[in-house]
Amino acid sequence: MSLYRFSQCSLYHVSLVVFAFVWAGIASGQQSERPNVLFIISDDLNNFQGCYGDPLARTPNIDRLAERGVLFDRSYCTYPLCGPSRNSLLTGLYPNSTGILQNSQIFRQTIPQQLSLPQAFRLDGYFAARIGKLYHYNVPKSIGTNGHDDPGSWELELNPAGVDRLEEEAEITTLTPGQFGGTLSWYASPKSDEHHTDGLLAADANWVLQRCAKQSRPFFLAVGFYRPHTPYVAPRDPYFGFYPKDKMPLIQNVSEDQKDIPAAGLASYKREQDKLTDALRRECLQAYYASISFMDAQVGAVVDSLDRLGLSDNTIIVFTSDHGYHMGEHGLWQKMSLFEQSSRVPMLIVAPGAKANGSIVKTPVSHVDLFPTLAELCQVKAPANLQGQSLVPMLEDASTIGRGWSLTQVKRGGTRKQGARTPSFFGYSLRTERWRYTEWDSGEQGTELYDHHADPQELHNLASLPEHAATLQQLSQQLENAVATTFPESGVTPAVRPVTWAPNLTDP
Ligand SMILES: [Ca+2]
Repeated sequence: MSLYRFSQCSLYHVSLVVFAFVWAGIASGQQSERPNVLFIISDDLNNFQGCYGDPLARTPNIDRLAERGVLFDRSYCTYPLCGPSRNSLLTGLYPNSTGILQNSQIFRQTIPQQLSLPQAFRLDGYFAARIGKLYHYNVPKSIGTNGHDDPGSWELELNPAGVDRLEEEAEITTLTPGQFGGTLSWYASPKSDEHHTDGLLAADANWVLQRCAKQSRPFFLAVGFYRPHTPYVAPRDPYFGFYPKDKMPLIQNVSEDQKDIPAAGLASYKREQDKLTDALRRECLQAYYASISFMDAQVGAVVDSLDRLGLSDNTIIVFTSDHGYHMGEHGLWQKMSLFEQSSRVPMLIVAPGAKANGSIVKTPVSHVDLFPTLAELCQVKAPANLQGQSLVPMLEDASTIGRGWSLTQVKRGGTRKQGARTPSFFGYSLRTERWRYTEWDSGEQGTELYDHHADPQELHNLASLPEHAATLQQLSQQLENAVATTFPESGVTPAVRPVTWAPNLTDP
């Protein structure tokens, strides 16, 4: 068409052409208009980040995301262990509804028809891809495999393995010889970033994003980093150098602190941790921090790819971890406690154009809130039985209270002793704007009450003090009401069945 002839076109004809495009868009679901999602999850990462106020952590890239988006200051997992937490997050249901209360199980064994978060996006037209650990994996043994992941959730799955998995096992220092994933273990590797699994994940993410940039379909790209999960293996240079061993702080007055904590609250302690000396504690802390900074650099590489490819303006970025992690607080290490260090997680959401970007949300929120949030932001059809709330109102106004509480649970007991199993029970922690209230076995095995305004480190259990009796009673009722929302409509926790599905046949 010549310029002359184009100028002769009437507005009517131009309108017809525009209408035809819009109509075609609607007919095809208008997918290219919907935002992409870059979902980044780290493993066993607590709130040791600069943006969460940690004085030592060097996390410039996670901090940069916090500046770009909304930081949820009081975000909690539903269960402080990889498998139950990840199944909960990725189905939008509490563990009492997924039925998944331990690792090495997946919701397809209990509620096989439930749509997962990435699966809902995939079935609604998104390209859904996974790189690394999204559902449970044994670390480090399952690195480089599909682990306990869910094939129905993705169209593309990439499982790179680096020197940390393939070459360096013999070099690792560990509290229990031959074990690395469940025990404190660490190694300052002489190999640089690109040789490590998380470095390879970032490179794969760059490769996938390059291809996503060329297609019209929106994408849901999930990147699951393995660090800082044990073994804390990261490049020595520069990351271990950021944290001189003799500068690593040790927790003091542990035995005094433990006096008012019920036994169940401390039951995640492992006997092997008796082997820890102050020198070993400092080594652990150095290696954990170094692993965080290494993982942070890989987050930066992925976000840089997104920016460089011009995808940032239409891509929602989520950054979180599956649960928190103790480094000696209350005498505890690793996970499986209901204290802040083990149950609280970093959670950042960068939604382009959201009014609250750059702000901090203080109200307690939960991992189960991510599914409804992303579904609303992307107009993706979500299952009707999701148990969380949408965080979109907080992305618009950071002072929004929403549900106003968050619930975390953990199982105790059920271990084999002299041939018989000990009785098992749950601990539930309810966080409100001010309090953390906990009942172990409905209070039979103890209660805890911490005032986060006055005691954010949870050093003083107020549950037995008469002046807090009314608060305790009110929180106990609120806890009971909250727990009631975690069950399926039947009220019966699904039982775990053996795996019966075949790969790629998991769609309902
Ligand atoms: Ca984990």
